[in-house]
Amino acid sequence: MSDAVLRSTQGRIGILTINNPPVNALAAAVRDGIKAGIEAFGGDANIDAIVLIGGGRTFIAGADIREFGKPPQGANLNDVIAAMENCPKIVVAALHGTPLGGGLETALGAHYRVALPSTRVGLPEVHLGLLPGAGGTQRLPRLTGAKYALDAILSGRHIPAPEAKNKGIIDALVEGDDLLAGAVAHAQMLVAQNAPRRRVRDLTVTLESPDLFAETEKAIARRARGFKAPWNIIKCVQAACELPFDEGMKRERELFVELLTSQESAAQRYYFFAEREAAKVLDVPADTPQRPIKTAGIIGAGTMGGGIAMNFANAGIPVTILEAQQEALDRGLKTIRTNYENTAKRGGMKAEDVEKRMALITPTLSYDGLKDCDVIIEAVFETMEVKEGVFKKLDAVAKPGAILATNTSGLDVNQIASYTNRPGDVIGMHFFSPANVMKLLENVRGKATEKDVIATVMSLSKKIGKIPVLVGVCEGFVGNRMLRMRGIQSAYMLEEGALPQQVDKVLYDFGFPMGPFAMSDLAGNDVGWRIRQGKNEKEKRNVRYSGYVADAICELGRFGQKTGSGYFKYNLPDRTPIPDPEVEAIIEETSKKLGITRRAISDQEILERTLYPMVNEGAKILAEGMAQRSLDIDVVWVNGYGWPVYRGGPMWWADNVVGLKTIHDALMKYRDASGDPFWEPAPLLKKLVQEGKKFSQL
Ligand code: 3H9
Repeated sequence: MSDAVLRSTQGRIGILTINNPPVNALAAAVRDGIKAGIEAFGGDANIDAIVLIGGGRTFIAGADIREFGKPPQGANLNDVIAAMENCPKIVVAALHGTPLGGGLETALGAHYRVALPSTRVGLPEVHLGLLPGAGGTQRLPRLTGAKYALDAILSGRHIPAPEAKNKGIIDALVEGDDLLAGAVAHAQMLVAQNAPRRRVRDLTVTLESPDLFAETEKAIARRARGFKAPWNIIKCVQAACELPFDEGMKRERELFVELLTSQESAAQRYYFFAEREAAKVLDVPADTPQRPIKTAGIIGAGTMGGGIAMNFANAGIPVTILEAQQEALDRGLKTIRTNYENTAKRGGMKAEDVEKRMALITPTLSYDGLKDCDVIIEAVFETMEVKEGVFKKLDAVAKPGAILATNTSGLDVNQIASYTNRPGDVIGMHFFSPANVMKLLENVRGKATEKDVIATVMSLSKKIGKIPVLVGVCEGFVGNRMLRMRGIQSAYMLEEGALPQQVDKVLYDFGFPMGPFAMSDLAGNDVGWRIRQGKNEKEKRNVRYSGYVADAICELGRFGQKTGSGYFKYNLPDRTPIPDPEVEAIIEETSKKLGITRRAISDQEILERTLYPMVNEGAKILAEGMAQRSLDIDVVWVNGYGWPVYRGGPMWWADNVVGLKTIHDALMKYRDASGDPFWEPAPLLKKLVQEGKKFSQL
């Protein structure tokens, strides 16, 4: 008997305790252990019923994702579940923590389910590019009806236990902390009542509307674009409604295997672990002592500062916001309140929570108001002079040990740190706009940043609901530095023969939520224009200037959505980009002025010229140590820039889909054709190609 599933008894109740920390994933030993335990207790004349429970923090949180793609070992999960379902003794699943995926599917094989009220159940396989492949698509609809089950499986959401009880997924909630005692008592009660062994497979499915499947396909068309799993999930639930149980199971198996072997699921499973790895810092051990963070301070109550403050209030951390003028402070707080009220109106939070969150936010006009804060983040105007003033003042008022963070998106964090007498306490926290919504947080490590500051900020990031990635000090950090490469080539292609709508369509079809020109219109074209004017880039750069079209557009006041026109025009409030003949004329005029004969540019060329330079820049970032691993770059791009998760991230895509040699050779081809040093393959890329290696093997 393995240790993965422990057997014990309480009177005539047999107890199987799963013991596979941290989340009791269904590894081969767990599957074997459950099956053997069920068979042993099932044939034991001294046992009347069996309780299956998870040891530690949770019931089974799903299949062991690391086993996918490897040769199968141990009992098949469907056989384990069938053994439970067909066991001659009543089987009760006792749930706590997060019984997810294969974990919930195992529980659905039990005859009854009890749970602590704090439990959250769900079938989140869709997030891994999969579907519940152990009967979840056949059993859940039998308990809840097809409509609810379809929504639960397509969203993959975590369902709170009280809701699961209302829907019949859970039979009873156990009050108090002692789940095992509650489950044993429940099993004893069922035995005493001579209750039937209730098999979910024997129930019939309620199909609420014959149009459910066609309507659902229509409703998810946009958000499920490029993904395979949602479409297979719909087919499975349809099979549950139309076929006998065993045939439905066969259909589920076929559709599951199709996904398991797909590139989309491989990418999404990679990404699941990448996101968790990104939170780990190679030279900062997990047990590094952290600085306590009980209060936060924000400097600047503008869009960024306000958004950052909301993250802290949402996490229950009191936050003080500093502004120079009362009027700006009032405006900032009003915006925060309006944001919360709108969320409450849409049902995203309880109305009474608006006041609770606002009560956590204290406005101040004086730096003295920040003197007790454990972490202070500045979100003021992006010039070094302004940052210098702020950090000198902070150095004077902040208590010893306070973490001083800058939200700069591009300035030198080392220089900012040098304005203080405590550069070890200074770090960058680059939030993305809107800061209360966007998940990505690039934490920027300066050369003096202390390890405990890094450890604290990485863990604080998670506490405030962000996905942190640690990056180094370089222009644009990881995300914007790579984005710039895409932007330069997109601009060149306009001059050479493409139109904004063509470039955007190629990248939209690739899976981005929008193309580079629609994105620029959304962010505001004037931002880059001002920076270019400030830098006098035309004279300074010895490479080809990329701002001609952008400058001409800005000179007409076409700053993007906010002015109703940019690279596209907009019938506001509708934000759909509409191709504009006026812009086409500007582009053609620019080509003429530059003496470029316009030519047809293929979609393949657009894809190569926008995405390959990003990968090349990623290689430079890795070689310079500005990102720890290629997976960190992928996490930045999926979370901050809408890279489609079913393509893993730019570095995974380069490694596993396109191949580094193909990228290298294409860069050389464009270099030779244009003579532009822009295309020179990064030394690291060259080296990996020579060695036949991937970024992930560094
Ligand atoms: C499935 O079930 C398919 C079936 O339908 C069909 C089969 C035929 N496997 O997230 P955390 C690791 S598909 C392996 O930091 P939290 C994780 O990598 C599966 N490892 O903790 C991390 O490792 P490390 C369906 C797993 O408290 C550690 O556990 N289930 C798995 O923030 C802690 O994780 C899911 O999709 C796994 N299944 O969140 C659930 N899960 O310490 C996926 C976790 O080395 N899991 N690990 O970095 C989750 O959503 C969250 O982990 C959970 C805990 C909510 C459970």
